[in-house]
Amino acid sequence: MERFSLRREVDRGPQFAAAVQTGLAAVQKTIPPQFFYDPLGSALFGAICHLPEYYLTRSEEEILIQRREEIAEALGKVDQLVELGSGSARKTRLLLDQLARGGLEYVPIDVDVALLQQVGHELLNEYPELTVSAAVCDFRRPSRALRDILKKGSRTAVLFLGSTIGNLDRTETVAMLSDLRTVLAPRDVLLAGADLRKPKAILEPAYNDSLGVTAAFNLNLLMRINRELGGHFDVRSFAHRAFYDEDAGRIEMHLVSLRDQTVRIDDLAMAIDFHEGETIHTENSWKYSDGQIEAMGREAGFEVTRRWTDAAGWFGEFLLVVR
Ligand code: AVJ
Repeated sequence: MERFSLRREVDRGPQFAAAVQTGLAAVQKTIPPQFFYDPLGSALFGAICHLPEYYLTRSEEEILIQRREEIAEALGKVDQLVELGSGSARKTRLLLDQLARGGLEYVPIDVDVALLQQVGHELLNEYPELTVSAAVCDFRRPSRALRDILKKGSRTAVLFLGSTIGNLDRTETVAMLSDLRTVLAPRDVLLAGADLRKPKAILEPAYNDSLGVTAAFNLNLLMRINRELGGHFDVRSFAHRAFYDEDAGRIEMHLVSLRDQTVRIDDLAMAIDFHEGETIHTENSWKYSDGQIEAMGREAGFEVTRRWTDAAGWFGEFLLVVR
């Protein structure tokens, strides 16, 4: 049997074009965050995870390293291990050491095809008992890819690490979890990592790093429009802005126009006007409390049964069981 397979759900190119077309025609211009992750964007995100200010990765790694036995035991015997937004799967490896013994099917789901291919093959080399069934899919509607991959009678654990859940607001989270729930069986489990609420003084530097990597990550969206859609953005005429909205409990990222300007996008036959100070809203990164995670889980048919945090209490790893 082939140990690696890859499913492409849809062609992502037209989706990017459609998102840019509608997003830049809106009153508050927006481009949704899943489009950050072209090859350069994924590489820049990988660099963000090494930044001193970006505590999220290290906090979650601390939990997974210190509690890996406990977590693996709580996950139980797993036949199929799904990962939503698998990315580089850097932290996943910490759990695979425990879970891949005795055969396991790993099911990474991501929007970056090249990364899925690369990581899939790396893992096959590292774990001889593993098979990999990868799928190119947006994690917001995971059932589309999972319906064909999950087998009847197999026990499934789903990983949703790295506070990827933070890109979804409460309504979107419940919709995503409810969709996931439709392809899971009672007692299947979900391990979700969430960045917890904390002072602005810690949160804001994590999204405004001193090297400017997060700025490059954000501005790369404009480069991507230039590369893929024939855009004419002068990237130097825009600036990165990220701030914490304490009442809402979320980081907002924007690209700010530094002057009045009109930008053409050839492939979309568009000319977009920006006035000085106008922004494109590119990301929300929600910071959730324990109670919110529990409430969203319950609404979607899951029960939180375990919770782990790092020593500082900055990041939470939640085990949700299908009711
Ligand atoms: C991948 C969504 C978890 O929100 O912290 C990092 C993305 N954006 N720096 C986050 C991100 C800017 C990241 N997530």
